[in-house]
Amino acid sequence: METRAYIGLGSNIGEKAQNLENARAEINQITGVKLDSVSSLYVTAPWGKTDQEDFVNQVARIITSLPAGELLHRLQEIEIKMGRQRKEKWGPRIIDLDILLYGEEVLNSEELKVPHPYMRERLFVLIPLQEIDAELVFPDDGAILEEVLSRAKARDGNEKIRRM
Ligand code: A4P
Ligand code: MG
Repeated sequence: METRAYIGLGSNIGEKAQNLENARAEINQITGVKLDSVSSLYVTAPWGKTDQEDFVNQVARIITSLPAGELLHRLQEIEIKMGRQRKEKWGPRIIDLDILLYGEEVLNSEELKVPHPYMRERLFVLIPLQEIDAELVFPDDGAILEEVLSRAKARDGNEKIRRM
């Protein structure tokens, strides 16, 4: 079965845009994964832990035959291959690959939560996501992306994110 899934890409160390390009190429080479659509790149102020460099963020839509757990493992292998070290929560990273949505599935294990638990609060996820799928509806509570995005903008304003 083919599932449509969304991946959030982020980098705030080194050649950030190049890191995302390398990660996209790696993602497209996973057996059972096809890159379907990608958003623009965005320069975004750090969220959560604010005393670190700006991020470059992007969202990609993929079509995959892999179950969600396997997809997560393949993405984690890419993070490791690209030299990511896990240190502090929300700290700086060469590459971070999060599964934002996986079809209509709602998963709540420690290892994998989808929809991604913070995505509704993150303009650096919502804005690129809207760029590639303006009509998106959240599978868990039926929330409409456009409304979630307006609430997030009302809270955070627009100044923390700009298109590259
Ligand atoms: N995990 C659970 N659900 C998922 C999911 N949907 N996708 C587990 C990916 N992983 C998921 O992640 C920790 C554990 O989460 C994994 O072992 C996995 O089994 P991690 O990537 O090792 O650690 P982390 O990234 O430091 O923590 P966390 O909570 O995943 O942070 P986020 O949510 O990735 O946030 N600011 C800007 N502007 N842009 C960013 O991209 N990113 C972060 C990191 C903070 N601030 C940012 C950005
Ligand atoms: Mg992560």
